[in-house]
Amino acid sequence: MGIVNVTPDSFSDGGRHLDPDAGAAAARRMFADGATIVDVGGESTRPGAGAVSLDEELRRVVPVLERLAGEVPASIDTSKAEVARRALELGAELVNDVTALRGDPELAGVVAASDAYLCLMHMQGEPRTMQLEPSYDDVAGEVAAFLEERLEIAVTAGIAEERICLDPGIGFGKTVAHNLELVRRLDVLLALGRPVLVGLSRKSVLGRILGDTHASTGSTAASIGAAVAAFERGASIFRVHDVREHVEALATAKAVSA
Ligand code: HH2
Repeated sequence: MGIVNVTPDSFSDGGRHLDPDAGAAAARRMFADGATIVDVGGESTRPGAGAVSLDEELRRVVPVLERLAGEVPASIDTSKAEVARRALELGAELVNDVTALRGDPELAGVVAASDAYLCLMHMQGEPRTMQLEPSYDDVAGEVAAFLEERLEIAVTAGIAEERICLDPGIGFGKTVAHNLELVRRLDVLLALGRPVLVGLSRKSVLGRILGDTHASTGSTAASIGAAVAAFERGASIFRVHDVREHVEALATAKAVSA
């Protein structure tokens, strides 16, 4: 899954794809580089980010989705039902909701009424404050229990279970140690029986592992190392900025493990 953030403030590519032609070109490049789907988002969820209005989010993502329609498989990174509805009309195939259906009570109905895929992600707290004091007794167990509950809620709302993937939410209300433990113990999430998506790409945890205690991003090389580690523990969808590099690394890791 390639990432196209149509935002001025995303932590690693903010401002680069604000122009719809630039956003669509980036998505086409990612698809050509081997992405199966490209995730288009109009609201940054980086630590400390503020909310974006519905009009502004639509203004950012709709022109990009219009340009990709029928050409590049798209996913919409939103927690707003109206944004998802417009994106699905424009051919998006997956709704990526970092609030796991807690952000907008209408979103589950919109997904259920379509045959879209859905990603449910774990987050402790909300983006503005989530990194202030993340705390767990058993991070893998608690994240799995949360995702199991959200999965049940989604299925009860009429979304087919086979269309749902789960995501531990790397960096969303987690310390470096929590993030590492979630990747190390991915089996606990896989036990829920759904594909696991991970978003480690360029995240600050990677810079911090390498010794920069104030890092706000991580390198491409570190991202790939983390993605391969997650692949070896069973992750099957990788949300990444550097598509070609990840495709090459993961195809190689897959060939070794085949
Ligand atoms: N991470 C980000 C945004 N959306 N969705 C899922 N399912 N999983 C993730 O880990 C995830 C996500 C944050 O990364 P990015 O989009 O690069 O930055 P920003 O939120 O600042 O736009």
